[in-house]
Amino acid sequence: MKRKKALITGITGQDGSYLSELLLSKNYKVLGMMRRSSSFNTSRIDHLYKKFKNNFDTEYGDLMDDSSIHSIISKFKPDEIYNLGAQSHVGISFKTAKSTLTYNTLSTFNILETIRITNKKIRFYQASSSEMFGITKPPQRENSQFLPQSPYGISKVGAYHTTRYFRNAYKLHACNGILFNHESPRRGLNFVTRKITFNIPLILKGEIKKLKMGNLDIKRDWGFAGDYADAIWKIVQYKKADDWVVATGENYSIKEFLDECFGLVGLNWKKFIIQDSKQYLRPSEVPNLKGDASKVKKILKWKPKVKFKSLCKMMLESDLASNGLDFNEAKKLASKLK
Ligand code: NAP
Ligand code: F7E
Repeated sequence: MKRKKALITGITGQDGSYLSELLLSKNYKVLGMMRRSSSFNTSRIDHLYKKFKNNFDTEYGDLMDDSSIHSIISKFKPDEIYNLGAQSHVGISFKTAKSTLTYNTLSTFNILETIRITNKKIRFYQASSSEMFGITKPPQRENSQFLPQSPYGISKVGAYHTTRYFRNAYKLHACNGILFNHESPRRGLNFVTRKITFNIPLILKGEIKKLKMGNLDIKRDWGFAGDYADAIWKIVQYKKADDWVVATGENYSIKEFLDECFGLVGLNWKKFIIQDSKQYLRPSEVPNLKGDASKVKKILKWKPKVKFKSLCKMMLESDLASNGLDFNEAKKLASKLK
């Protein structure tokens, strides 16, 4: 059988790395498009260059530069394109509103327009987000109203509709995966879950005394990024291009995430967390996200394997290990802080 080829934008990010691993395990040839940066930013995918020498590579490109997209697509001739590249931080999008709006929306248009011109058979995946639902009450599902609360959320609504437009007007196989928050040991350090698990070992070692955070009453539906890569692939394989909510269906507050992670090493987070409204409170918030993933479960037979407690443990265990600690050693250090 012909080996499938996938082009992934945002390959250097959390999801890019898990999706690459999944596709390579399925015998795909994978090319990642990445932007130039002044220092190397391939730590999440470095292990793949060696292990999959003949099937994995990256190419410099820019999603604002149509000619670079055109050139990569014409040369590589992908069967599938996964568009994961985006300014993905909601908090930062308030500070870089115009570039987030422009980049996240137009990048999607640029790829789809290139697909339309070069090869309409290429299947396309757009990384849409639960952030699009904004203040719509949970459970949020495919037909729930979009009421975004941030430049990021608005940019993703723009990209979502751009994807639908190319599907409807030009019959492209263009899909939206509306993914709720998904985390992992590879999550960026400035997202709330990883910020917590990354800093607990530093608190234990006495390197920091207090951690500044924002609103702790917010609720999120957190899944594991590895499980979500599987959903992304299934969405693209399905015979009909469509829009899909991917979520665990359970949600927890930031306080509950803190309870669980600090609890795993025997600490009470209230001694170590302080609220810094100026730095971390967002001008407008998305208070309560909980997805209804019935459609993806029923039709694509996808379901999350990793639940909340295992996710907390997995992330904390990995950050402890990076500091040369296991849970027993962490508990011993914790007893000295009580
Ligand atoms: P991530 O770790 O922040 O990775 C984002 C990727 O996009 C990185 O490869 C990054 O490159 C690239 N990128 C960012 N800004 C860019 C720009 N201006 N120009 C070119 N490339 C840029 O995000 P992720 O968690 O893997 O998420 C993947 C996609 O899913 C994103 O589109 C995100 O918005 C969306 N999403 C994520 C979640 C979630 O919970 N993780 C949920 C729903 C949707 P650098 O390495 O060079 O920065
Ligand atoms: O914030 C609150 C913060 O930055 C979660 C992205 O992957 O998921 C992600 O967006 C909540 C927010 O993720 C801190 O105000 C409190 O309410 O981890 P986050 P996010 O904004 O939900 C969606 C689905 C995406 O699509 C995005 O790409 O936690 N919060 N204190 C804090 N958040 C951060 N970052 N840091 C704090 O100190």
